[in-house]
Amino acid sequence: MKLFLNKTSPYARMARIVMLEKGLSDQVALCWCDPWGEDEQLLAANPVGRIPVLVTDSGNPLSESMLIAFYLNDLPPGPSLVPENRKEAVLHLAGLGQGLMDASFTMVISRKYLNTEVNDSVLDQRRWRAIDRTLERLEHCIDSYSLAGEITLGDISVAVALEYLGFRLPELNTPDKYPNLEAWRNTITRRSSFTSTTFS
Ligand SMILES: N[C@@H](CCC(=O)N[C@@H](CS)C(=O)NCC(=O)O)C(=O)O
Repeated sequence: MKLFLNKTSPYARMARIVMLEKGLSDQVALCWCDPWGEDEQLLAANPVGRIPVLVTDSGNPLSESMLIAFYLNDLPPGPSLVPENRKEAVLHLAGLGQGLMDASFTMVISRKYLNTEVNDSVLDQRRWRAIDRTLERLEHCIDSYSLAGEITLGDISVAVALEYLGFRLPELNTPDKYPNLEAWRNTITRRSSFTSTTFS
């Protein structure tokens, strides 16, 4: 298999962490690319031009991080990251993580490409509020939805989103505002799948 990725995309990092947690790194070649350039190999694999893309052994390119995560999760050898007996809790967290990623990524990109400043637009303000509400929810629910020692796709999604916030929007100062969530993030991101994939 081949995974198209870069070092700043939260979506690509999520797919890569799933690959690592499933013990699949020997079976996946990493194809570093710039999704904002006109990378011919990436565009051939995904006409939408976004990463991550996973090209399967039979040559099918799969896009969308969550779909890739589910595809990898179904492969041996690692244990399932969506255990049947905790499915709803895992999907709940996975959705919150993905929403957090989308809200923060959209703000970062609009700042970069439209030169908008924070809180410039009605849409930005909606996203700030969405981020705040989601962090507030996670601060209170993370301990009941996440079990220590048994990582899931929900944990990966939320932790990558928090890492991305710290990387790109540190002015939000989430560690101070959400201490419980910060303690959880600190524990989960000690795993080698996180330490070996830091944003840069
Ligand atoms: N919903 C997609 C989002 C993927 C995405 O937006 N990737 C960004 C990098 S973080 C990208 O490749 N952007 C290039 C572009 O939009 O042209 C997913 O979950 O995979």
